[in-house]
Amino acid sequence: MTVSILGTRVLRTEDPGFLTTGGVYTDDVKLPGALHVHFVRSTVAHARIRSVDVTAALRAPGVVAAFTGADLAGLAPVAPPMPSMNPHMVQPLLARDVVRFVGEPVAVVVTEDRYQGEDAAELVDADYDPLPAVVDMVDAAAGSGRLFPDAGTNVAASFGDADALSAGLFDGCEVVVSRTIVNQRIAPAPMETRAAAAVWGEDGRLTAWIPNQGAQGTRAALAAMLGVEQDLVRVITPDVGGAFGAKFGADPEHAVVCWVARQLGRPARWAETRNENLIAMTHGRAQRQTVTIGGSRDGTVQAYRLEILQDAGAYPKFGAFLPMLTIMMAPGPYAIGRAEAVAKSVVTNTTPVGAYRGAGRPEATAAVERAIDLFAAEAGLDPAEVRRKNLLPRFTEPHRTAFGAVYDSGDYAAALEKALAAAGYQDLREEQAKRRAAGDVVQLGIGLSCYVEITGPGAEEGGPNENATVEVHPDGSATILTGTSPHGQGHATVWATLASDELGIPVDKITVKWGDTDLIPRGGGTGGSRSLQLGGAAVQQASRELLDVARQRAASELEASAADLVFDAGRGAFTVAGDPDIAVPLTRLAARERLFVRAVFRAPGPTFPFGAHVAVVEVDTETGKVMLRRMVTVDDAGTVINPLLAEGQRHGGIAQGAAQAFLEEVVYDADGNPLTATFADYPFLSATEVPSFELADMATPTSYNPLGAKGIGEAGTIGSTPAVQNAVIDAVAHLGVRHIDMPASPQRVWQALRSAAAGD
Ligand code: MCN
Repeated sequence: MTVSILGTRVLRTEDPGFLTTGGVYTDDVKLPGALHVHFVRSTVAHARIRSVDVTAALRAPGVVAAFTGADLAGLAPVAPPMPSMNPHMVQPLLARDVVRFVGEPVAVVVTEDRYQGEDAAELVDADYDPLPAVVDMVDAAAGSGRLFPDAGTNVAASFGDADALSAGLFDGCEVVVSRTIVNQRIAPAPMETRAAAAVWGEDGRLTAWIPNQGAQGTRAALAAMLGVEQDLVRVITPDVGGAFGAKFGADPEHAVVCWVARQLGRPARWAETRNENLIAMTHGRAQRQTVTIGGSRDGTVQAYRLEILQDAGAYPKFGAFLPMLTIMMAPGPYAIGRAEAVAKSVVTNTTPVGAYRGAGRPEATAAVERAIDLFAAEAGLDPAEVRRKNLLPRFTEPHRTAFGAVYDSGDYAAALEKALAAAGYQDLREEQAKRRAAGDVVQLGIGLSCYVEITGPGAEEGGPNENATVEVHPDGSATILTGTSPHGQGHATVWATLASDELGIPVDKITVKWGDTDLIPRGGGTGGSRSLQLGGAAVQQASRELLDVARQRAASELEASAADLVFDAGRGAFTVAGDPDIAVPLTRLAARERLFVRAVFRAPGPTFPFGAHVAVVEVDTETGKVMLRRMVTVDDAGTVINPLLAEGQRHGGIAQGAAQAFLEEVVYDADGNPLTATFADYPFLSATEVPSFELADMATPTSYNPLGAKGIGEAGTIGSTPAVQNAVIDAVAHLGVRHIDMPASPQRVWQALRSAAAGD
């Protein structure tokens, strides 16, 4: 018998390569003779295109061709992310009559060398007739200006009936607070920007290397835009330098690069600059939320309402539909008697909004956690006490919420208590009281958040699912093919661990492959923190099924009954019970006939990880500067398979979430010009702004997969943001401040203090 390595800190097998020779990213893929595609992007937020003249650019050195929207007229626009989307709001691959955001591609120049494209693009003469830009989502909702006159509205999608909100929702509440809060727009900013490399074979098939989160979804999107059958497209995923939700599917630029390669009969490639990435890759969040919360003076919350306005950007993408998840998770971990949530997504002349780590759930948590604190402040109660009073009690059987979510298992109060104890909550409050009494310039703030989120959601028939193939080779090695697509999460390590645990093959002899649609035609990719609970479970299932197959073969070789065989993982062989000398190793079976199994794991539903975060900040009341001093978190993702990787995911997520609370924001001026188009202007978080995080353990297994695992990939971004925001406000609450919108920049904090002092 061998000891299981599940739950141990197996080191990442990915790292030696990354740290020595480095990864092979799309831009590193060698493609001899490839042309370089350079996009000419709109410099205005909203305008009618009078003309796009590429004549001068065509004469520039190294230019092979240049194309405008008219040249691509035969291609399909970007497919709507949901069938319910207003059909008039589609994006052409290159803008044709109208541009709708700064950064929208209007033309391409194709050159022999990359630098020549930069120069030639300057010579493309785009003549615009400006239209009024609708930059603010409130203006868009009010109907001022129309991005798509044919649509007759700026509303891309709505969820729930805003006219049917119940008038008496807050009847009988002793305390009612209402406030509009902003969940600001932020940029995913992956280290590796978007890229593509494409070549068409003599057989008429396209091979496209694209950094993505799921090659199969990318293939489907590309094929649709190019108007070809999916069979004619092979997508290969090289190493991916971060994605954070923004590299799902394919963007218009990817399709244009493939189209150029076909048109010119030569390979083509593209890699965007940081500036392009900040203005043209989808952004995240961008909700304006009105929360209303009511309850009794003792701290019992009786009613909650969330009204969401979602900025979809210029063309509705996945972000336009994320309010569905925000609504589903609206009440969070609380038992609130009456709750309502509605949402409307509107188009504006800004960069389209897509998924960003947490995608819809951080917005729900931010809203309810701010609401709970507003309620506690109004009732004059300790925010920890109010949370204690209202959390759903522990449950082990699925719990259905008023919003249709079925929480699989949870113990929210235990998570809160654990986090409070780890943080030393009472001591912190005492320290805070001392500083307040002394009138210190630097005040202490303690912020809490409790969350429950959804991971592994899926609309697939029969429930969320994923496939994996495991093959054992005669030389004792094994190969795993997975439908997931890691880009920093460490699937190669964990999937190998899972197979190794079943088959006894050492982790370093197992190769994990993903992201090649010819090799793995089906797969859901990596998003919604679905991978371990679906893809990992599929690897375990395939390994077990492979042993079943092998057992049958070993039985017939030994002319024994399969039931009498035991698998000795340490030896990688079947033995006859009671006679360990007779052994049939897997390698021998694999040498006789290929030994592999493809399995599909199907879950009864998504899982609902949960946790509690405590943030401790110091706020300089003279300058408004916020310093994050401590982050103490409990993130319960069920059974943890590799604590090292799970902690890494928590660290990254917490940092990103905290950054939203006090640092990051995409900003436009009134004309729709992006003001945060470089890293000099977009205050990207670095290690110097955050402390070492304090992670407490808690694991409440789910029964939805044999691993007992829920997702951990996004938890950090969900719990940390409201904890940090609440902490900043808590630091200055005694000075009369009730709310500060994110990011809590020095200027905002200082303004809030001034307004409070002035009694505004
Ligand atoms: N894990 C574990 N035990 C658990 C849960 C997870 O050991 N109970 C491990 C898994 O084996 C895996 C990792 O933790 O190695 C994350 O697993 P999971 O929670 O299943 O999430 P996914 O692999 O599906 O990752 C997706 C998630 C999302 S949606 C975004 S966005 C995101 C993220 O992960 N983007 C990332 N983490 C990122 N990390 C990096 N470095 N870069 C990104 O772009």
